[in-house]
Amino acid sequence: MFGDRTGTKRHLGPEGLDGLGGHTAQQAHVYDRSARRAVVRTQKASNNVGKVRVIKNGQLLSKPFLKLDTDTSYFRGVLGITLDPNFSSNHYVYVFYTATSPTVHNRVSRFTANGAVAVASSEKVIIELPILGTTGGHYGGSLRFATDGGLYVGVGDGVADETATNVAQSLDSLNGKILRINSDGTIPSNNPFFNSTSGNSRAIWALGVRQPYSLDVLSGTSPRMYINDVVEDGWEEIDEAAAGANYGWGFPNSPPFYEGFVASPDPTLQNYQNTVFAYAHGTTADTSCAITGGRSTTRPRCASPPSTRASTSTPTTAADG
Ligand SMILES: [Ca+2]
Repeated sequence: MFGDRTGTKRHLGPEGLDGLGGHTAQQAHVYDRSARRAVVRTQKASNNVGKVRVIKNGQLLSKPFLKLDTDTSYFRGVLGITLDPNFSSNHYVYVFYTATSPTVHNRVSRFTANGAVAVASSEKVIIELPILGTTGGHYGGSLRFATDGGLYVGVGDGVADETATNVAQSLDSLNGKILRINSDGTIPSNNPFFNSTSGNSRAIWALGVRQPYSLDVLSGTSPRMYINDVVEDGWEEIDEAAAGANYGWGFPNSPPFYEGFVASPDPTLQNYQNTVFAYAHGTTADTSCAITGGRSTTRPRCASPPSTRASTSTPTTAADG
């Protein structure tokens, strides 16, 4: 079915595969070498079923690869997918989705493929994420293996009203973080906070993100990974991933939080890493796009300097998510 080299991109919005529309119709694509694709799709439906569908040779297969009980309220649902680097031999597929039992929360699970369908009851939970609140929030959902073998997970701050908390700065929460875990769900002992935290917090690899919808690895002799982070109403960021980095969201303890390029970061913010590129929102359809997807490439198509940005934000009517 799939190959072993994958990339991901996500779309939110009305361009659903079968004409599914609305804010909660969500898709992720996993490509293989022969351009066959797996598509994650979740649909606002009375039975809250999320599906992973396969496109083979340009045709959507009628039988879903996987069906999951999920919650499609707010930004929830089936939010991310990636393949194991050794998929060709182990057939593992990883999915980030909103689980409904015992309490609504996000989860990363591993499933085993048998051709174009998942083996029944093959789900292995890789990591359980925090219980969700009763209102909306930012959940991220990006999944990507890096060349070090680690599975990187982008988790949003989970906050409906970001003025209420700085959870992305707290090592006591998995929200607002980039996690690094092993493919079997264990936590690498060389994670940057492994020895200074306990439990699942040891999976925290970087902090201070708001809504990391996607991340991608630039391969090569010095692999680099980039995080695409939807920040507040005015700015979108592309951040270069680094172990232990703090990307600033949720700092300081009360608004205005850091977002975009910060010219003079507070020296008390340890390991702060400025964005490598940020773009401001306009108020038109062409200039108000949230950074919900993105691929990393070595092709020098559009070198641009970082935007200059102070630490305050100016609310606009631009896209947010
Ligand atoms: Ca930032």
